[in-house]
Amino acid sequence: MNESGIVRDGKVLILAYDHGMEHGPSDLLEHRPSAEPEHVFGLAEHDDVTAMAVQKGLAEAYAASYDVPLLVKLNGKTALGDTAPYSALNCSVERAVELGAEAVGFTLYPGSAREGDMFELFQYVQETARDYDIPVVSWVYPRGGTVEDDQAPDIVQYAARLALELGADIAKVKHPGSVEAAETAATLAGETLVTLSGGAKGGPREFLDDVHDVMEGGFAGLAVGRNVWQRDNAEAYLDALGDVVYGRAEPGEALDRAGIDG
Ligand code: FBP
Repeated sequence: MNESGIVRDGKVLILAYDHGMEHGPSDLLEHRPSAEPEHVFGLAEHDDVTAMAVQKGLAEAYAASYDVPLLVKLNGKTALGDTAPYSALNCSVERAVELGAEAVGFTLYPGSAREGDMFELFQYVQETARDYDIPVVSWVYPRGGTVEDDQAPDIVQYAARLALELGADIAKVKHPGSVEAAETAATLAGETLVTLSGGAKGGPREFLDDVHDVMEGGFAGLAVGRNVWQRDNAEAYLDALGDVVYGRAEPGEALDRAGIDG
């Protein structure tokens, strides 16, 4: 896809902050400052961040006060029930554009008994985003049905390919486990850029190594939440992540430059 607000030099570094809906308060209270939207919007002003992903309510209340390319997440679900995972639309593409969105995001749960309903909603999202000429980022998280391990290489590769076939510009997928598996996922995704979904906070070096691996495999970057804003040194950690994503340094050197102990 062409360069846009959220793709810089072919790379993507999205700060995700939709966890209050998706996971509930526990993620935010794990590191108290991150319960305050001002804190996380401030982090998103980091030079290497290419977009901040939030739900409509946060976009309405805060985005205008920050110099942050906005990615409005159009659907979501809570963590309170998971029998047939379904992410309901709560914002239109039109409203997201009014709010200043430079991209829209949409979660798909392939494998869910309700995957077809989400595919139908995605049709509206993808085609309307085309009308407005803004990119669509799809969180593609297989779950439900026959999916036993959502990080199995073939499942992640299926997710990456599905994003291409449904017309997403950027796919956000789980780590497939190795450089080789990432390479296959990136190949299967064709013109769709593939990004890594962060996951629960890991060790600073461990997570940078994961990011480095998928970049080696041809991913375009990542969309990360907890691995940034649950850290005390989030700003410095973004420096290190930026170094790895934009290829300025290997993980060890990136941590040294950021003054972070691995
Ligand atoms: P993290 O980097 O914190 O994992 O955030 C990525 C993300 O996709 C969020 O945008 C979303 O809220 C959450 O993970 C969904 O996680 P899951 O549905 O896998 O629990």
